[in-house]
Amino acid sequence: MRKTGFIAIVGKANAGKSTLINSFVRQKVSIVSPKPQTTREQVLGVWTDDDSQMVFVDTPGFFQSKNALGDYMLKSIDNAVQNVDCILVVIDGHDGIDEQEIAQISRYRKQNVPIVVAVTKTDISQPEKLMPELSKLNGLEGVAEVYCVSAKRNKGVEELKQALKKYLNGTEMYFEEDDVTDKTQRFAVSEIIREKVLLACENEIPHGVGVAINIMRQNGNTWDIDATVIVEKASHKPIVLGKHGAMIKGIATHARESIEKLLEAKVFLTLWVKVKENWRNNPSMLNELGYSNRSK
Ligand SMILES: Nc1nc2c(ncn2[C@@H]2O[C@H](COP(=O)(O)OP(=O)(O)OP(=O)(O)O)[C@@H](O)[C@H]2O)c(=O)[nH]1
Ligand SMILES: [Mg+2]
Repeated sequence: MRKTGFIAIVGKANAGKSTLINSFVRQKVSIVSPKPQTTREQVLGVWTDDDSQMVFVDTPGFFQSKNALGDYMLKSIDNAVQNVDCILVVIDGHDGIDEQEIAQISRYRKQNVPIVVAVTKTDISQPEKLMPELSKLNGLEGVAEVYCVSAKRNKGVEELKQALKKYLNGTEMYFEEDDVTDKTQRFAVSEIIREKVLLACENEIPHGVGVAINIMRQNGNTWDIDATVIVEKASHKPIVLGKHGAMIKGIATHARESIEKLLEAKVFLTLWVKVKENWRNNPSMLNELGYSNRSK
């Protein structure tokens, strides 16, 4: 019988949580970018093998909320650590560990489940800086184990995954054997588009971007997708469009290529850019974009 259970992946924004969940399940279930607050809601990544089913829960990174979307994101971190078998705290080894992270770890002790720490980005961390950080972590009350990994280079990830199996408490299967996520293709498509916007845009624009899928229709071997990139200020629209539309064209090309890989089919993608002032505080917009407690 397989051992099964849930493992919440938590940590600071940009620590490398989503890169790690993708590496655990060997598929891209959660988008990744160098901009903090890339992940906005829980995303499950499911790994099933001969002796286990591990359900990893990716979460937004913790940060100071300034609007209703931020409140939703923080709430989803709190929800993610309830009723799990283990909490995996991800720390950016290149950045070092700060007081806020230590405080979070002591807060998680209240959940009464094992806490494991993954120090990631070891491929770009300097050993002489990393060592004192590791001894800080090893001495922390409530931390069961500390692992060093590089999720980007797939170093140490398999060993960590194997080690986490001992914390699984269930025996029932939560997902089908070939499921890798709880999310729909429609969600994946909207996230791919948002990821390409995040990669193309700088400063405050990424935080205020939402993506709405207007049409997603299969026509034989091809897909027609029509989506709107929502920005929160009128001044952001010309930046996202770019000179003669060059920026949005580039975003659409990159997004189309990734979506074609996901859907394994030819894709016709049309992207629009619309301004919805202050949408991150607008409950009906948040609901429309899936940032509410119903599933997307
Ligand atoms: N060099 C290196 N970079 C990494 C590694 N893991 C993640 N990164 C980079 O770190 C940045 C943030 O990675 P994410 O996986 O999006 O981080 P996150 O913790 O999910 O971020 P949020 O969703 O914003 O909280 C990206 O540019 C990744 O490519 C790693 O092991 N090594
Ligand atoms: Mg993330």
